[in-house]
Amino acid sequence: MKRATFDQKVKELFDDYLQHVNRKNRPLRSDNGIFQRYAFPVITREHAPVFWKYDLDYRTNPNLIQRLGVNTTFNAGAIALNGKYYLVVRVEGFDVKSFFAVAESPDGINRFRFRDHPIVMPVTGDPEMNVYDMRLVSHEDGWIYGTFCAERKDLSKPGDSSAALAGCGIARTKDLVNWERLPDLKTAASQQRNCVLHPDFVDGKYLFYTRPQQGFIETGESGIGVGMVEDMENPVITGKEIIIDPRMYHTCKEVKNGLGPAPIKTRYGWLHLAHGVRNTAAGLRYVLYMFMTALDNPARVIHRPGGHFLEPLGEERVGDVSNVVFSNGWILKENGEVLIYYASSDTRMHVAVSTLDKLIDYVMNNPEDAGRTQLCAKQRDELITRNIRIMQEQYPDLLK
Ligand code: M1P
Repeated sequence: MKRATFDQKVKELFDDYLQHVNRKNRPLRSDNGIFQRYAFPVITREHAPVFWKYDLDYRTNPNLIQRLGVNTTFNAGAIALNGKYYLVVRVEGFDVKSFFAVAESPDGINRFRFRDHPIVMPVTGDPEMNVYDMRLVSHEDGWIYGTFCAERKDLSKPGDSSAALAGCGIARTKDLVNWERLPDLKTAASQQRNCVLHPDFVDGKYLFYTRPQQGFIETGESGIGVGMVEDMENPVITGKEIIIDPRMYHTCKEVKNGLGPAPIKTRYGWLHLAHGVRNTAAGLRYVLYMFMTALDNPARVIHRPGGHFLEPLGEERVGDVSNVVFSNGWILKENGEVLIYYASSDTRMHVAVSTLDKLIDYVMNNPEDAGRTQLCAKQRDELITRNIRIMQEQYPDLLK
């Protein structure tokens, strides 16, 4: 390639990048009264800066070949800091290794831009093969903690190249720039994923939401668990974790579940967002669901609306791992709005906007799963009967 063509192509790459990051998003009409989806993803792999992928030196890359591809940008932790909105995104290279990178936006919906450099996360004495799905929590102790999955090869199965061990990595920061790595969480379970730190002390201790697993993929008789840690510099859950939200037959969490972001404190209880997984002929299907736990005991579930809260729709259904929505980040704004960040199909990040009031209403007033088909039909029939009476009295024209 001639030098002039090279320079022109470099300029085009930067122009395309700027077009992507500056594209204004627009809300879609809410069809459920709870949240508004947005027309475009908030982060895609096109948001990865050009200089993350190309060698821009004409002497070493005269054909302007992409040297280090970025495959996906998904499963981001979220936090607001000093008036800005931050996502700590799981960026996966073509090499199938994920790393974390901080993206900043002025309003939490538009113009997310990655910082120039990714986080080069410090390692423990046993460096992991992969890290992913960071949950960020601003803890009462003054630190911002990131808890994430740290995955290593399962050395007890040397002949099985996909045998892995998942654990909970922990790092803390004050500014999302400098990260101090702490030891990994120790629990009785051989594998852990989806571990989340509760934002407040409970009885003077750190409370972790966990998801003890039997295997890397198989959870066994598991669910969302809770365990206590005394010292974050020696994070050990002593004793068995208590399962507070088990997986359950014939629900959206039939195969497995896991907590999403750290819960939000409300007047009525702790608001939780989680993912539930069901097996289908088309493979696993991941949806989001919600529940609330008691203010005086975050391990006691007090409200559980039936069914899912948000499901993969339209283009969200297709990607690297299709039919998946996953959330590990949300932000409560001072005006009561809640920005719910979710990834679709392990590929890109979206936002859905709600308010704290709407989420509380949803969690406290949407009915629980009635339990079996006949009772579910009866539950719906009663709603229909009440509505027909209201329509006859107040909207007679709608019945014509
Ligand atoms: O591929 C879907 C998700 O699978 C795993 O989540 P879980 O352990 O809850 O099944 C994770 O690898 C997650 O990153 C991924 O989005």
